[in-house]
Amino acid sequence: MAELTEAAIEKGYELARERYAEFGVDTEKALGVLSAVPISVHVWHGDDVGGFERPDASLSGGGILVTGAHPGRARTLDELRADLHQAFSLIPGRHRVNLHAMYGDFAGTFVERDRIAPEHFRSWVQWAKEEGLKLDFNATCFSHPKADSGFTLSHKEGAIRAFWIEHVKRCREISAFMGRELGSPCIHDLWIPDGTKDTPVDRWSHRRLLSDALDEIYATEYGPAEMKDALESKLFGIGSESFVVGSHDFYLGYALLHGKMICLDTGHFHPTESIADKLSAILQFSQEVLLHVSRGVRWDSDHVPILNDEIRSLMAEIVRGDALARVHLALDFFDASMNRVGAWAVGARAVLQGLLIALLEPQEKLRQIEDSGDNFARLAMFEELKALPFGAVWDYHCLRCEVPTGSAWLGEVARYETEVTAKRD
Ligand code: RNT
Ligand code: ZN
Repeated sequence: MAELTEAAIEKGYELARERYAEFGVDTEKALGVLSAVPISVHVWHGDDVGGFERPDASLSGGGILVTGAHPGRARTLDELRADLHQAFSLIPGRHRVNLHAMYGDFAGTFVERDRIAPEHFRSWVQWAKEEGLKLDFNATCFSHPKADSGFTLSHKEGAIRAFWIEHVKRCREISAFMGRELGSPCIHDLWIPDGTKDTPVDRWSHRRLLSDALDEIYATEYGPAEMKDALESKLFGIGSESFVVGSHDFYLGYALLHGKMICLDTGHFHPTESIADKLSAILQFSQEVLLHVSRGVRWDSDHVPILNDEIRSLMAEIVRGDALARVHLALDFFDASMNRVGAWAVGARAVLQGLLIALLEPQEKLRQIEDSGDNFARLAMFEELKALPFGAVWDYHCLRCEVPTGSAWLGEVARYETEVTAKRD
């Protein structure tokens, strides 16, 4: 593969800068904004959503599924952290790590989900401090015997509900601990798998129970500097095709009524629905939104995101609405059919590239055209902009952020695979 020299990157950037300037776009300003946007990178892709509660832990139930047999899955906390470190070396910028409760540092003992505490996440906080990262968190309401029935927080049995309520309460406490320790609010996202494969008689009770459970969970208040709550809806899952208790309507209603944020997972909607379109609607009434960036492919909601139209329109909407401070970007995908570190980098880089393209959009010009009513010119301008050299700006950004430029990062993924992950059985 041909190497890009520093001089070639700088020359390419100079030309691109001039080209964008013709459209009234300041590339330096765009890069300044881009550099400050964090992406929350999910740990669960690194070990195929297994967690470290037991030595042989693996994903079960919950309507989500990891497929593929690529070697090199992280088997321990240290391996997972090393893999994340490697992935971050390929992603320009300073980012966040998104944890799940089942990734605690349980030091070889089994700790039940309703017993987890901040101490089990102290080593993650320590590691985050060393790496200059911030943390986000998720309750783990799947891969557990008490979730096997397909219901957790909306289970009709009080004892099972109480167990999960206690778990989520503890997860919020852990989130607040992380936020305080790291001086950055930790977002706690709650997703539960509750639902049924076939048509139920009684949707009503489950939704009532879930609403009551949430009230109990959120009765404890934390300051917004410590932690923030998000609720994640889903259209359907494997085994919950006919009924999902926590649907979009349910959580949107709950979130708006109780001042929580909604989490929009891009894989959790009808395929022709535009998540980009939802932002300017929801953000009229809600202060913040969490995005789980994923790529739905047919029935799977968790493929690795790529720089496609969906990502581009999503990022464009955020930038056009000046909503970067109100939309939290997180990744959510898992794919065991390919190199996992490389997949993390592909997903994160796609989001950042989409964002860069959005930041390089000549907003003023486009608005003028739209306001003039010239629909042809608007369409044609959108097409014109696709040919602008955003790649040269991206390469320069990578150079400045000291991550591999051009396609050199592919070689880094291969090297790490040979030296590290391929040696795992
Ligand atoms: C599942 C949700 C949820 C999970 C993680 C593991 O459909 O998207 O976000 O992917 O909690
Ligand atoms: Zn998600």
